[in-house]
Amino acid sequence: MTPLEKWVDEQARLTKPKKIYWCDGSDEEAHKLIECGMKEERIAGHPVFHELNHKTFPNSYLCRSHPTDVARTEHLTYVCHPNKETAGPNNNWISPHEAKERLAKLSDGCMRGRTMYVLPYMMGHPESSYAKACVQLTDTAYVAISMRIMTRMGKSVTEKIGERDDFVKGLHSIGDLNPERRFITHFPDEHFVWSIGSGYGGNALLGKKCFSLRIASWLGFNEGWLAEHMVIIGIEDPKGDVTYITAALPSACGKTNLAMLESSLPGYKVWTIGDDIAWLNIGPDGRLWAINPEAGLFGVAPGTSVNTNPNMMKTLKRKKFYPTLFTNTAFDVDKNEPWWEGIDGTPPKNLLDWQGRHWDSGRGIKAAHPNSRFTVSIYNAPTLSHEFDNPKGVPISAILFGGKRMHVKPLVVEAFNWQNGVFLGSRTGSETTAAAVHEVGVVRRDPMAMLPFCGYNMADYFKHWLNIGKKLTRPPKIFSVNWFRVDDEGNYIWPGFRENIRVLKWIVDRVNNRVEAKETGIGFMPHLKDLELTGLNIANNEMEKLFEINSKDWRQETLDIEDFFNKFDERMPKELRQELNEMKEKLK
Ligand code: SAT
Ligand code: MN
Repeated sequence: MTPLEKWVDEQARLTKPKKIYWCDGSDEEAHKLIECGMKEERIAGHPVFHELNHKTFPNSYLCRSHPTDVARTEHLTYVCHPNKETAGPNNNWISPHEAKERLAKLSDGCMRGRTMYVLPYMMGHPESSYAKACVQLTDTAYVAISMRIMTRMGKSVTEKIGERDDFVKGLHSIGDLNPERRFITHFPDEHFVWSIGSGYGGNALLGKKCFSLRIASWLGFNEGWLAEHMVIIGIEDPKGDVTYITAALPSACGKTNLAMLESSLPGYKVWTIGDDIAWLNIGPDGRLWAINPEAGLFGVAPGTSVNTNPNMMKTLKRKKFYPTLFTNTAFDVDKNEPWWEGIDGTPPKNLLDWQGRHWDSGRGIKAAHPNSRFTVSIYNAPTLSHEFDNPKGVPISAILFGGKRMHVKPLVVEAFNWQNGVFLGSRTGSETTAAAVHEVGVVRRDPMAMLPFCGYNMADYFKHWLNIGKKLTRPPKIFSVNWFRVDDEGNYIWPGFRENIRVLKWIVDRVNNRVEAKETGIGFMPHLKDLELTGLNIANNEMEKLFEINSKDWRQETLDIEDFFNKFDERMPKELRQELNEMKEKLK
C-alpha cells in the first residue's frame, strides 16, 4: 500500500462508508456523480442536484443546503497549533489532541450507508513549483462535484503523489448537519483539515479557505511566502500594456465583480486570474509573483446581473466546462431557471424561495439566500487571462486593501512605502456580510481581509509581511480602496462596478509614475484632475466628499485600531505601533 492508500484505509475504518470511490476527474465521472446526486443522494430532504434549463443555463444544476448550513461558521472553526499563542487571539483554539478526540467521536461511523469519495487535486498548476498536491475525502457528491469545479482534480494527482506522504490531507463528512456537532478543525503542522457537520463551501471544500488560506498562510510564514485572500487581475491599458495587481477584500464585498470587471473606459480591459485566493512568492527578480491556486469561481449570486457583472452572466451561460452549480438561489418554476434578487427583470410569477417554498413578494422576505452562490469553472470566464495557466504566475505591481466602509475611508489612498502599506492593510476594517454567520453590517477590523483565514497569530503575520518587504527589491505599491462611502442621505456616492476601472487606472498611472499625488496624513491621494471622470455624473463636492478626512471620525478610527492592536500585546510589531503614532500626529 502507498502512504495515500494507507491513509484512506485508516479514515475508512473510522468513518465506515458503504463504499469507497476514487475520483479520476473525468467528464464521464462528473456526469455519473451528478446522476447519483439527482437520484440517490439527498441533503435536508432535497435531491442534491436538480437539473436546470440547459438551453439557458448550460450544464447547470440547482442545489439546496440545510437551512442552518448556509455560510461559514467562524465560531466553530479551530486552528489547532500545539500551543494557543501560535494560533493567536484571531483564532479559536483547542489542542490538537483534544480536537482529534472530539472529531474522532463524531466521525465514528459518520459515513455509514454513504459513499466515501476520494478526491485527488492540485492547488495551483501541476507544473508550478508553488503548487501543492492534496487529497480530500468526502461523503457527498455535492462536495465532490464542487471540488472538481474549484480545483484541478484528477488521476494524475494520485500518480504525482505516488509513494510520498507529504500530500495535504482533508477529511470531510456532512455528518448529521446539526450545528451542535459541526466543527472545522485545522492541524497546520500536519497539513491536515478535519471538518464535520457542514456542506457549505468554506466549511466543506477543504482546498479553499481551510488549506489554501489557513494552512497555507502558516506554510508561507515558515517558508517565506504569503497566502492571501486576494483577487488577481491584469489591467490592460490602451497601448496594450498589462499591469498585474492583487486586491484583498472581505467575503461578499465584490471581489468576483472586480475580478472580471467590464471597463467603462475605452481601451482598458481587465483580465481575470483569480477572484479569491492568491499565493505570493518572491521571484528571482526581486518582484512579488502571484498564482491563483484555484480553478473555479465561488461567487455570491444576489446582485449579479448583466448590468453589474456582464462577464459573470456570460460565464454562467457558457457551455465549456461541466458542470455549474447554483446553491440556495431561488427557482423560477416555469422557466426551470435559477433566480436571485438583483438579476435582470422582474421576479417571476411562479417562484420558489431558496428552501423550495412558494415565494410571495408581499411578505418582504428575500427569495434567494443573501449568501446564495454559483460554483463555476474559471475556464468559462470570457475574461480569463492568457497567463492563468502560467506555472510562474504573474508579477504584481500593486496590492489593494479594501473593505466596506460607508463612512470614514476615502475612495483610494496610496501608502507612503511598504511598511506604511502593511500598516494600512493591518488597520483595514469592514462591515460584516452574509458570507459568515454573524450580525450583518457591523464594522470589525479585518486586516488584509484575512481575519477569518489567517492560520496563526496575526501579530506574527504582520511581522512576516514586514519581512517580505525587506526581501523585495521591486516591491509593489500598496493602496486602500473603498467603493462604499455614502452621502448624508445614505446613498452610495461612487457608482462602483464597471466605473471602478477609473480608480484602477489611477493606480496603474501611479505605479508607472505617470501622475503626481497629494500627501495627506493617511497617505497619498489623487489630485481630482488626474482621475478620469469623463461621462460620470458626480458633482465636484460629492467627489470631494469621497476623499474627505473627517478628524472626528479618524480620532475614533485610530482608537479602534489601537484597541485591535492591543489584543496582540507585546507580540504586535513595534513598526506598526510607530506607524499608528505617526498617523495620529499627522492627523492632529
Ligand atoms: O468561505 S467561502 O470560500 O465559502 C466564501 C467566502 O466567504 O469567501
Ligand atoms: Mn473569499
